[in-house]
Amino acid sequence: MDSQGKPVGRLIKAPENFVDAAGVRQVFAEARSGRRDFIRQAFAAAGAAATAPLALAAADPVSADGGDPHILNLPAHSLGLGQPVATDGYGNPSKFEANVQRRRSPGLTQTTQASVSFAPLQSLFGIVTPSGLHFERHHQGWWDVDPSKHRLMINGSDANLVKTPRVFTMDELMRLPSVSRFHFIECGANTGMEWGNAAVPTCQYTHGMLSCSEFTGVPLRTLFELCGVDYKRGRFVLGEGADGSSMTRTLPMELVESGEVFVAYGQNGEMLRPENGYPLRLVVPGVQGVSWVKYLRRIEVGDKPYGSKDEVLHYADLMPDGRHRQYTSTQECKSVVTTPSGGQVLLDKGYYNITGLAWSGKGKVKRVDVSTDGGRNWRSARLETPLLSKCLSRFNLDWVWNGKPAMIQSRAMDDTGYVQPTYQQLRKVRGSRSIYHNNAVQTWLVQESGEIKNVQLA
Ligand SMILES: Nc1nc2c(c(=O)[nH]1)N[C@H]1C(S)=C(S)[C@@H](COP(=O)(O)O)O[C@H]1N2
Ligand SMILES: [Mo]
Repeated sequence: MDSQGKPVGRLIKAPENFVDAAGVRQVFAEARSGRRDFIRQAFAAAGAAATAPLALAAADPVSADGGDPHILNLPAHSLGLGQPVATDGYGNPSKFEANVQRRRSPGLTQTTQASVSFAPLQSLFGIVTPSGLHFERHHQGWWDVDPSKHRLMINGSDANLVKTPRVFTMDELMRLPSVSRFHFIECGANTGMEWGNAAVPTCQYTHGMLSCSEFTGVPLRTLFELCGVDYKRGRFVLGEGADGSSMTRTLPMELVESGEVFVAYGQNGEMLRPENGYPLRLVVPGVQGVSWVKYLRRIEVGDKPYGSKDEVLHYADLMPDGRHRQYTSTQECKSVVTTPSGGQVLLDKGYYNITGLAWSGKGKVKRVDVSTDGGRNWRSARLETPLLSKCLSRFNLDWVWNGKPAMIQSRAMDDTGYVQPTYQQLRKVRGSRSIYHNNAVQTWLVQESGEIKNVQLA
């Protein structure tokens, strides 16, 4: 439910005669082959007016006298002139999608500047997050920085580490050879409210500090070559943001040498959004969000880790023995079922497509298993293409709900062979009082009423 108590995502309704996956496949095959009467009969048999899925009901022209929905009465939008093309301006989603929004978690932060908004994962398809729905995490509010005044400086912590320190304008950066790559970004604190117990209702709040975009920019290695970086001594890199949060993070030089780290100005085919660091941010594939410094204004090459406030005070893992672990930057393999998920309602038993996202900061997702009985039995889901490294992957699995309580889980494995842990396994190593880097298997309880709840298994 959202803050107004409306269900989030889509209500799902299947006709009663959708009793098994084979039957559903037959219906779909008939529909594809053009035998529409078959599908019409299928719905009629199930009492179509009451039970047809929302999408079909909306497309069906209901006659003016409220009678048989299958009598063809053309709606206004099939008869008249539509809206004109835009002469200028930027396109918007349908007004019927107004409930698909990023949302703040009430009471989570004391201010709205040092805060976070969560992406509505339950309403998204495929792997790309629309830029206007990308999660936001600011430590000191966002800015719309003038790109003509923005600069990126590259220097060394001593005079010998960078031969020719330089200051780049945006125009200079955008003339250089660019790369475009799809990567996920996940805040290290994603799922952080769930360490002790199931705390929040929907996958927007459990997993929504996660987004995925096609980013465009210049490999940091290219800039370092232009500046003459001493790779022998300069084994660490500091990224610094231009906002008031003094956001600075250390990166190991190996990440830069691999060619994976880049300074990005593009996101999903256009310039970055202001909330996401316009006009320049660091992209550090596989590494937690905090290292993706926004409003990037300076990069320093150094010979040791910097131990900045966001590395020693925050983003450190509290271990069960009371000590803290630093620099655990790579986001380990994780997955979540996004539909059906907490806050959604199954209106009837029958066929559902279980769908979700899987990702790993170490490489590609190799396999996702899905359970509907709380982890006793598992089936392998279909992984959709593209299957890219350090990127979200989409999985799907057929499921027929028998109307009884069900516990839906997904468990991902990456191409290093690492398997996403259960809460029991994770807590054995990490305890239950941490904030960051919770990648445990998520459980959604489908109740007999069809309502779905966030639960954890003891
Ligand atoms: N300059 C600056 N960079 C920043 C932050 C910030 O507050 N200021 N927040 C960091 C954190 S903690 C995260 S999770 C990501 C969030 O990126 P997004 O807002 O584009 O989702 O940006 C990182 N980079
Ligand atoms: Mo973060």
